[in-house]
Amino acid sequence: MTIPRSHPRYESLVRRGRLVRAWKRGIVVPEGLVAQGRGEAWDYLFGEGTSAPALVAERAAAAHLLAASRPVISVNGNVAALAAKEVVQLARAIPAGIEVNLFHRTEPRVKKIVRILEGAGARNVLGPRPNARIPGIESKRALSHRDGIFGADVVLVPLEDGDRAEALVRMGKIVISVDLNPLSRTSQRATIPIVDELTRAILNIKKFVEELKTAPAEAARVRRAYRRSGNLAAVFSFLEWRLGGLRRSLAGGGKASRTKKRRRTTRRAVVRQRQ
Ligand code: PTJ
Repeated sequence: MTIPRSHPRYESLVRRGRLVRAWKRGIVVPEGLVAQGRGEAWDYLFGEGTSAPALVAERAAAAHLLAASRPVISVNGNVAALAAKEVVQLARAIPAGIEVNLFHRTEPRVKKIVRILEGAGARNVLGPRPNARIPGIESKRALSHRDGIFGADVVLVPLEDGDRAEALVRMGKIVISVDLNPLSRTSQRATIPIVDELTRAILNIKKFVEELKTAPAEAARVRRAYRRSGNLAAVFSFLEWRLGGLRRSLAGGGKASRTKKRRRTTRRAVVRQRQ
């Protein structure tokens, strides 16, 4: 189906189409489609744009990825479907490793996702033949690589499940999550929770990586200045402000239409008097 560019929700519909096609190819699991729907609901509340607190977290994420000695980006089915090219470009800009790590893990799916990333220009993607287990996780998410997520000091985990974010933090890693739900366990557990849509977040982090690469003093200042609880509190304040604005516009609309109605009645009364 061709989506007209003029459609007010064009970007969102394109993302949906990509996920459905990837599901048909066995890259995205049905649960991934449900996850996208949950994310979209939050994105509506945020106004389908990056909030100022999300930008702050994205800049902090870039500063930490640049300072890492072994940064790794974790990729699952949804991430491969929505942002394979952007992830590969970000990994190159840092530079960082990429590991395919799946919740609903099957070896054929891991291989398919590796091929997608290679098609987007990635080299040495980890995923098949894992050689380590993340302690404290029962699911197949635990399967990892010593040269990848297991041995990393900073891990970017977009669209995560809370268990692994928590386990990676317990291992002493800096965990950067991307999740539109600020209440999810992932957002609550990550060292740097980014509450933004995946494709927007990856593009923003890459932009900040490029900016901060040549400004190490500023990158160090950004790392020192970032406060996770203050940032999450700002996300909630932003939501409060958005919802308040929507409420006020309804109330204002009501008042405006009442005033219009009153003016119309007065005008009619004046006309009647003149007649
Ligand atoms: O490919 P697999 O097997 O590793 O499975 C991937 C999914 C996404 C199915 C798996 O990780 C999963 O079940 O995740 P959850 O627990 O549903 O969490 C996904 C979170 O991502 C939810 O909190 C959503 O709100 C959020 N989310 C979904 N789509 C986006 C998003 N956040 C940012 N951008 C999105 N496009």
